[in-house]
Amino acid sequence: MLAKVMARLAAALVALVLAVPAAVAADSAAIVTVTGAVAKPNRPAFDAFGDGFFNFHNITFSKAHAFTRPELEALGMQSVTLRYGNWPAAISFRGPRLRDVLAAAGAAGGSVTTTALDGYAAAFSAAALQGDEVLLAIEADGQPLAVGGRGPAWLVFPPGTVPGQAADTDSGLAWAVFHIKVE
Ligand SMILES: Nc1nc2c(c(=O)[nH]1)N[C@H]1C(S)=C(S)[C@@H](COP(=O)(O)O)O[C@H]1N2
Ligand SMILES: [Mo]
Repeated sequence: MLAKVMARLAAALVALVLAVPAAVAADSAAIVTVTGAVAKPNRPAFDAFGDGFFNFHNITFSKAHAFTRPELEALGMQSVTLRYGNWPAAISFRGPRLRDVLAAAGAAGGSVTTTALDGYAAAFSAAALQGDEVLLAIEADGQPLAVGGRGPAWLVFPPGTVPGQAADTDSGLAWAVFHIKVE
């Protein structure tokens, strides 16, 4: 009797251990896709039907690397606490460095444009986004950045640290980012 229970417990444990990585891989949708000059594509080229929301934004591509949340987390979560003048309080962000996201996609291009769900696009030279504190944040104050809030991702950097960005405004900090184009 006891042996039977123990055997069942062991089997359940093995099933759980096997199920967890599979669930992470299969149940996680892409949240940010890097397209354009991408040397390490991991998904098919643009398809007007399947890529309905890219199509809505007139975004097409032959090469793209799509990142799930766990894939972004695996690049190394960094922390930065920032405050801009129009924010009600400082925010503690976590996410991978943008340069690590671009490297993982094999991005090779001089310009980087982030596109948000609402169509807002912020363009930068790739060189301007290499800093340690330029994060593709996916978490704010301990909470995952959600769609409907500022998620799925928020490009953040400290005031005055990105060449070409005015220090007194967060206008380049694109939130609701789902697409990064490299040219
Ligand atoms: N997705 C998205 N991100 C955006 C914007 C936007 O309209 N959409 N506006 C930018 C500008 S111009 C500013 S000043 C800041 C703050 O805008 P908010 O107060 O409307 O959030 O977000 C920046 N990021
Ligand atoms: Mo703005």
